[in-house]
Amino acid sequence: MKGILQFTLCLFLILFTNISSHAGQEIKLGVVTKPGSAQNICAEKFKELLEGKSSKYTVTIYHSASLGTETEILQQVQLGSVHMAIITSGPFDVFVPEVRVVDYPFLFDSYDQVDVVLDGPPGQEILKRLEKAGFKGLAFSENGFRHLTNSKRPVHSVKDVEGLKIRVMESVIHKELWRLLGANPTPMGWPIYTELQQGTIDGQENPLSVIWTYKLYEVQKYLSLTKHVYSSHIDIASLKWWQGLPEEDRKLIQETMIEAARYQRKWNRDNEAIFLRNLKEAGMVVNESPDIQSFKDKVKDIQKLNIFQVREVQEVLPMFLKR
Ligand code: EAX
Repeated sequence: MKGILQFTLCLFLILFTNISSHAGQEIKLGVVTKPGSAQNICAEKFKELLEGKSSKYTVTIYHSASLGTETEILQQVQLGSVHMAIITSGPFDVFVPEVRVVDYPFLFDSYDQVDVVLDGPPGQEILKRLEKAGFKGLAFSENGFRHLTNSKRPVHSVKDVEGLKIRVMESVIHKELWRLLGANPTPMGWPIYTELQQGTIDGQENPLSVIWTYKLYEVQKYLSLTKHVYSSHIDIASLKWWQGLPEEDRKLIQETMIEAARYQRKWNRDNEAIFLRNLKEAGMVVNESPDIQSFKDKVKDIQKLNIFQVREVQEVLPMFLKR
């Protein structure tokens, strides 16, 4: 009897060890947002597709700020303790100044223009330049066009922005942009619901999906469709980790992320009208056509700021402005 028990135990151990050694290598993927958000849609699609194509990897998504802010996730990607991440383009410019050209105000009018530029040579150049900061740029998914919300007053033209305390991303270009527009910009990591609720800040700016998913309509009465910046996500891997992967795995992972990003961009675009309708139904006062020209006039000299005089930024800016 004892012998049988020992034999069974041995068999169990052998089987168990075997199973665990064949379980996929874990890819730790970070996003700051919660399930249902734009970043998560891309992350979940990537997980589903990659695990479907190969049993070598399993993807664990760390979400809802469990790894800290987007800036903190980027630091962990640099170290290699987080393997992959989907991060809003804004906070990248602290690490790689060139990325601020992606968030250049009023650069894009339509999603078609976005696709031409980001999927074409300018976008690929930005992905390449991430390497010097320890990031392997894989693809662009998206947050969408950013719009302004606040709790104080309707914003019809840029003069209504004067003096509003607006939360901005931890991004150099975003802070400078809102300073030029006349606001009092306050950089903070995501999420910011409590700060809006407590009135530490008057407003914020984000795409419709974010305003809806994070229920910002509960604490922000006014929404103006300012479309001031197209907000991309850059889907990255840790360069340290990437360099240790076999070539065919790199190809698989990059192709899969491109596929997930394409899916997610379509998801965002297909749902925007629904998000807007939901926000109106939730009671937001929406100005769908504010005086955009007044905003453009205020930022027309933004290129003259020091943040655009950096050599690397000068090298890529013409590719983005020339279209
Ligand atoms: O994706 O920090 C921000 O404003 C981002 O857009 C946010 O992470 C939602």
